[in-house]
Amino acid sequence: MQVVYTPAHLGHDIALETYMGVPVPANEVAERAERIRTALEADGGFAFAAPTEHGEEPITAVHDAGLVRFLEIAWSELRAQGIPRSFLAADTYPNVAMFEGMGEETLPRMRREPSQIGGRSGFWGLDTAAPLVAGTYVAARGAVDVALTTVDLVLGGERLAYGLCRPPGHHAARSMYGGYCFFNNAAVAAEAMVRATGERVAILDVDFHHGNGTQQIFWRRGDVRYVSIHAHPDRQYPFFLGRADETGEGPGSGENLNIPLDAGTSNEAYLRAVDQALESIAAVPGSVLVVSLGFDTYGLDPIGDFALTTDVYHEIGRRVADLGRRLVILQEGGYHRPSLGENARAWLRGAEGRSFDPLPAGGFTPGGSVV
Ligand code: Q9C
Ligand code: ZN
Repeated sequence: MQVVYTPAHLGHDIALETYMGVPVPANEVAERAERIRTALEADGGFAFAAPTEHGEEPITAVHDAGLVRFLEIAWSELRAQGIPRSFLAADTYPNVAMFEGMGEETLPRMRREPSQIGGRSGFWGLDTAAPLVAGTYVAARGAVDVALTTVDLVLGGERLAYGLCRPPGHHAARSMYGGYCFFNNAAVAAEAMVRATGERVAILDVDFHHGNGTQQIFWRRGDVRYVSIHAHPDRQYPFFLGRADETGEGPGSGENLNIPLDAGTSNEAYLRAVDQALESIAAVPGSVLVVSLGFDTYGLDPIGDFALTTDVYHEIGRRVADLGRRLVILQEGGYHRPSLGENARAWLRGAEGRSFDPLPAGGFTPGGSVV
């Protein structure tokens, strides 16, 4: 299997994120992608390719150009405005209640981008868990190029390919970044495939969290079906979207399927949800599927609350591939660093129809040596 990877993500290394007002050790760190790369290299059955540059046009096909401009200048603005921070987090977010009672006609006029960076970051951001540092923009552009190069491989005839995207993407909406995500890699990929093939495209999101950004981007679209299995938003991020009664509107009516699950979800309960999701995808035509692949469903994940094991990832990969569609598989979350490489190897080997044998005890350290 071809794997698309770029070291551009290394510039987006994060020490701290904010959690409910205090700095805590960051979860979405560079080590994650290096763990996966190292395990796939050690496997021997994966061929690595560098992404090619695809420019800004495929990004503005799904994102507001203002978001791109903000992310491009945010770090230099923080410095220019003389605010000494190791990462940018917003000061004020425009809570919808701030505008309560104000009319539909006046509201668009009030959606104005401030100039101070703490307000500007609140205007484009969702939450304080997407720390922005000096290398973030270049890394986020790199992740989009990884996704689009994975698309190129599949449109060029590969049955499946894996894009090792970092930072992840599925929380990023048309005009918003958040949840460790800056550009929505999967949405950019799906849109590029719709445009290239004229076919319907489906997205299966198996990250632990609901992909609010992907749902928002395709909410009214009849040509992109979004199906997500995730933690119920009553108890988990992103809290305000991801419930089962969110099914799309207009031409997209019935094209959005959310499957929210309980804390402690087992392998068996998760596989039932996978079968339900695959049934929904099989019900509509199309030859390509984008997979938003997260491993924060793993039992030991520090921010998840499901109970999945490495073996079940192999089985999920197998069932997804059994759909018979070509697969553009893109990395999203997953924060238990020691298991990430094995979980990715298990999933991808399952999707290829290869058996899964664990690597020698101890696994692999970033840097490549067997321990
Ligand atoms: N106590 C992805 O998995 N909130 N994003 C974390 C931790 C943000 C997850 C709170 C979670 C974002 C791509
Ligand atoms: Zn997640």
